[in-house]
Amino acid sequence: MANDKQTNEEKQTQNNESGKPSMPGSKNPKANNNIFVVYAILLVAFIAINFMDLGSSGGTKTTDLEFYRMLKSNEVERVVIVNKEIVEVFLKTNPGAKDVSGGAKPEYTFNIGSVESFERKVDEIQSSFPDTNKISIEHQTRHNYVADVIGWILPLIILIGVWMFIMRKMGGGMGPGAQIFNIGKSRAKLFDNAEDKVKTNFNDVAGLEEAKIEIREIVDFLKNPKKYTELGGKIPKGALLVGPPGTGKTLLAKAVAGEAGVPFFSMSGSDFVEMFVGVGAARVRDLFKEAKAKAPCIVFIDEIDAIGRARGKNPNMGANDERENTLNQLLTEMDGFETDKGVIILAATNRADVLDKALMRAGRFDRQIHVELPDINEREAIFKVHLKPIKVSDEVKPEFLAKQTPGFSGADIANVCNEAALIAARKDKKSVEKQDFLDAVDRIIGGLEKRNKIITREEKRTIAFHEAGHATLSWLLEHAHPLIKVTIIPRGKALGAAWYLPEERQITTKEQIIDEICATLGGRIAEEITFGKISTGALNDLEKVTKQAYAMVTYFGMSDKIGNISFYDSTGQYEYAFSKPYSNETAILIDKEVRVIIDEAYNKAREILIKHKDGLTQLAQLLLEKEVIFSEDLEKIFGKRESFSSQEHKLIDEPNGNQQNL
Ligand code: NHX
Ligand code: ZN
Repeated sequence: MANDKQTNEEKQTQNNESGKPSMPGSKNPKANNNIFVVYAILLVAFIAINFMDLGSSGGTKTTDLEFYRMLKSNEVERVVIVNKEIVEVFLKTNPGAKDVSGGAKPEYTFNIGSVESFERKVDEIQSSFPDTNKISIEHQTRHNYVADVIGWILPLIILIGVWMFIMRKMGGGMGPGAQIFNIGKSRAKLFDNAEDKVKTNFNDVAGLEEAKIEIREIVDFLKNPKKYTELGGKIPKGALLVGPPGTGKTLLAKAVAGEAGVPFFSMSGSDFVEMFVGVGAARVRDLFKEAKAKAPCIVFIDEIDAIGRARGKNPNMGANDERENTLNQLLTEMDGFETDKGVIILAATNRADVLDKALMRAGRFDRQIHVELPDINEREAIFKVHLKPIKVSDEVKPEFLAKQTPGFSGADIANVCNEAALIAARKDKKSVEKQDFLDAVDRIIGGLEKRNKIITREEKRTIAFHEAGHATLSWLLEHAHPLIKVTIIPRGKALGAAWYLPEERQITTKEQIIDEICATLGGRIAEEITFGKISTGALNDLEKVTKQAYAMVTYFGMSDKIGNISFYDSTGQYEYAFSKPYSNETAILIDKEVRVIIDEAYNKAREILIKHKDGLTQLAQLLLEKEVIFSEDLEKIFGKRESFSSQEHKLIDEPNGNQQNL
């Protein structure tokens, strides 16, 4: 049960990150209202048509020829020409008939083109008749006032209906009134009443132990503010949750509200921004007004970087004015309210570096809580949470899954579990097995398998040797990441891939980077030394290598010529895109050094591959045959890998996850 919720919360996180929250409960009445409008219009139209029909006063429809026949045989008593177009015929035989309104009812009616030609024709026919037998022709103009009025009102009603419809569309589900009047209202979603109340608590948050400790304090502030204020301390106004996407920032904020049992306003930074000037600031004001009314409460602003980006970085771009106004309003509001009111602002971002420094000043978001990607133990805990609702077979161990998913976030893990269940269901399995989870991981990292992609035999050979090159090198190089498997089944955008299990390390040595570069170049080299020609397939590899080499030189001070200098800017304050922080001479030197690094790595890797060309060929052959090969197959060809057990070591040495990096 608690799990179901966890999953939902996760989804909520994703929703909030991408979409706008909408008011709960306001959707349905709005939909009903719309239908009502449509019905009203239809009804009016129906009535109008009926009324217009009443304008003609009955009588069987006939034709002018028929009338002339009747006229000739002297059956007609009199005719009435209505509105110069309809002729009503009254016969001598049945003079007493009455219509609904009590007037005389004609036996026949018919339409005429012009009154003159009609009268001429009648005269012509009657020219031989005695005068007493001649019929009388009466002219009448009948106004159908109802039809006239409706003719005016109907378009008006339709116009109003269309206008209301458009307004509602613009409103995006913002209650019954036209959106235009609500534009300055905050779009925060409020979790307050019984069914909306936040039920998430800290037990639903797996991992994130450090963050939880820090955030527990905030719960305490909300629960008993007196304890803190009595000693003269001030309660913090806000805390910033910083961390990569999917790590559970929203979840954590909700858990705070759930634990403290206070109302929870949730909105996304992008909700403040609208195409109209001044709306953002108005929404901030409204949000704070609402929050103060509900105090004690928590206001959660997701993706605050949408409004909180540092101001005035690009003075030549004037388009940010509206955003800056919004930010200024937020800063003012945060300064303005007293902390003992018990409103605490939580904000989430994955880019703390781009935020305006004024936001982080004491008295605003004076606390930063870092929510990091889970380590192996935290992943295990997260897996345990997400595995609860899934029927798994006994062989599935959270510990194993945690080991297979380095770099995954909480949201990714939720995704793995869900995907694994779907894969197992597709295969009509009774329970989700280990292989389903591994397939799910592959799918999430690499994308969908595309077995039907048309690849010629020649291309297949190139791909096999390319991947065998990667595999061979990463097997033989001491510091390269341990290989899990190699495949030449197209997946996602790649035609083939070598899969590694990246070690979870906090720091990387120069040797490790160089060995990684060598292994990445291995694909291109294998193509070169086996076929004597190279292909475009190495695009991704070269891109990666180039970036790594530039990082070595310009960030990590790993080149002799440049020395211990870093042009990395962790403050994010400097726009290096237009002006580089180094001279042209240095630029030339950097480019040279990058070339040297890549060339050296290329030559080193090339030598190794030439030396082990037999193994490489064997491996490629095996790949063409089996399409997927695992580390066992590599072991058979190249022998045991010395440093392969480093990952194992780490796990045995630090079973309780104490990060003791020596
Ligand atoms: C392509 N992709 O887009 C194909 C599908 C040896 C082929 N043409 O390094 O998949 O070739 O170790 C325009 C021109 C990507 C766009 C050329 C986009 C080349 C992955 C590179 C496997 N595994 N490479 C790898 C791979 C490719 C690429 C391009 C492009 C391999 C290699 C992409
Ligand atoms: Zn490659």
